[in-house]
Amino acid sequence: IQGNFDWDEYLQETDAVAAPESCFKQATTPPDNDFEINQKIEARDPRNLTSICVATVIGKIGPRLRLRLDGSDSKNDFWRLVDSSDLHPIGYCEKIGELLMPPLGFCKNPSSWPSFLQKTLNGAAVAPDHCFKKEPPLPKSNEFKVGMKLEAVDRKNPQLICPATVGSINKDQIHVTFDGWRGAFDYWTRYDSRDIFPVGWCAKSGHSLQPPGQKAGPIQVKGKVKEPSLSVPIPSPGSQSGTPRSSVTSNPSSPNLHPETPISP
Ligand code: MLZ
Repeated sequence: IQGNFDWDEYLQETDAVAAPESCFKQATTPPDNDFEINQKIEARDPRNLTSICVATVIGKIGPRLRLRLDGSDSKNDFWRLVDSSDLHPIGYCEKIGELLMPPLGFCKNPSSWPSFLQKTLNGAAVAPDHCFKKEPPLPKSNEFKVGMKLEAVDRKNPQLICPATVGSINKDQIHVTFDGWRGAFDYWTRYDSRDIFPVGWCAKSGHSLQPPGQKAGPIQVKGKVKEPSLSVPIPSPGSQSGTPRSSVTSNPSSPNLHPETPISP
């Protein structure tokens, strides 16, 4: 599942270091995924964080779940780790004295919610308690350094985890820059985000890891950013396969120099 991508080789080629595991809010041993497709759970609505909703497990990759809120359309699926504090067994809301809410954008008439809820749960498979794992502890502070490598969820293609580099740091935020993609997928996130993982996490957890992209980084010409005319891989020294170079630019403090180049799926 790792394709031909080898972190040890890549770290040598790029002369980079992996961010230490202690930087991340992730379990040292990735949790088992005991969920099964079609099981129902309760999940925080990612588009309305005050609501807890019924969700169905639509897919799984390694310790991650693809979830769909019942009564929502198929365009708002989202991914969560099995040790996310956003997930609970069916019955959790009742236990804490709260109400299960319709998802934002509930596809039916709001007045039909109570009967919809009853129908959606009637006879449904529910995920047992042991599937829900305890959230890992939070690192005390942002210990990332510019240039460190990591594995990160591509938020535009959230089923993918890809090799990335810390491009810059601002207080509790890090700029996640995807290697070989010219900035089109980069984002800022908190150091304790659940979307970032130490190097080797995919291999350990049975999740696939995308190889770095093949787009060269921006080229600096007279203070302007010029895109290379062809998106051919730039071979790195000692590599016949043309491993793309790191996306770290000489000016990591100006992440907005990267044009948001749309890349077709
Ligand atoms: N459909 C896209 C996926 C790009 C994934 C990039 N991840 C950082 C493409 O292949 O162009």
